[in-house]
Amino acid sequence: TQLEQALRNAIINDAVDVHFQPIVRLSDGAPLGFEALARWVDADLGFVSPAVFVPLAEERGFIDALSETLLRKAAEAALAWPRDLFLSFNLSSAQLMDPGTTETTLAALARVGLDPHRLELEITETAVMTSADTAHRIVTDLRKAGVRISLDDFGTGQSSLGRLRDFTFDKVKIDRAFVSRITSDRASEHIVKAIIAMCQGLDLDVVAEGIEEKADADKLKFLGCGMGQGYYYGRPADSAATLRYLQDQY
Ligand code: G
Ligand code: G
Ligand code: MN
Ligand code: NA
Repeated sequence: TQLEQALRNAIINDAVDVHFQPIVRLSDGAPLGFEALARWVDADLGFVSPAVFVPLAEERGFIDALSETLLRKAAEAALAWPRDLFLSFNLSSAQLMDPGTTETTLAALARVGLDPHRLELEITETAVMTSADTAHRIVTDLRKAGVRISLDDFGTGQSSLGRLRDFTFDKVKIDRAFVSRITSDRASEHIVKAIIAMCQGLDLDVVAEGIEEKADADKLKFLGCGMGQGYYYGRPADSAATLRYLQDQY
């Protein structure tokens, strides 16, 4: 298809970009790291969402090439940040079914010179379920190398609690479907409260995604949530704007 060909060309020509969104400490709003988010604007097709082109690359078998480019760009940008800030990078479900992912990920970091301890990989419950044994191996091996693992979009997949028991994660990201409604919907508030308490018990870090309003941030702080992410704290921005944002912080 035209879209597939355009995407293949964009990868070859290094035209797929990465933006960064801050993940902050809720107590004072200080940035702790950034999530890398793929961005692509094609000359003919215009803006294409990663929600479209990542699944396309998975389906057509070139997610490795795409992800390798994105991780390299993201890691290069992270080298310019203060050393205590982490880079959070999304792994797609196809990558969690591919035993080669551990090697390609660590090789990309080594090439750029980013310490694996600065990398977090976001994976989803659904991805972990579809190929549990391979995913388990990848997660175990990457954690041994110092990479941390976040469970993304928590609460929206299936069998979430079982995953937390069987897998070793470092962090849970509460899906914005719950976060966006915590001040208006009692059920969402109770669910978020329970996830935070559970994470404390399991010694997991917890991030609330999709914080858009001060009232959301205040409620999450009150509930004891450690970290947050969302438009209220910062929209995804390119690497130059991210450096300017960091300069304004210190
Ligand atoms: O930032 P945005 O809302 O447009 O992202 C849409 C979806 O694309 C999200 O689910 C996000 O996790 C995913 N996504 C964004 N960047 C990447 C990436 O670099 N790799 C993978 N696998 N998914 C990404
Ligand atoms: O699936 P994942 O959680 O990786 O997707 C993250 C997506 O959420 C990104 O596409 C990002 O652009 C989007 N996002 C980040 N912060 C907010 C927010 O505060 N509100 C909304 N609606 N979307 C957000
Ligand atoms: Mn994510
Ligand atoms: Na998410």
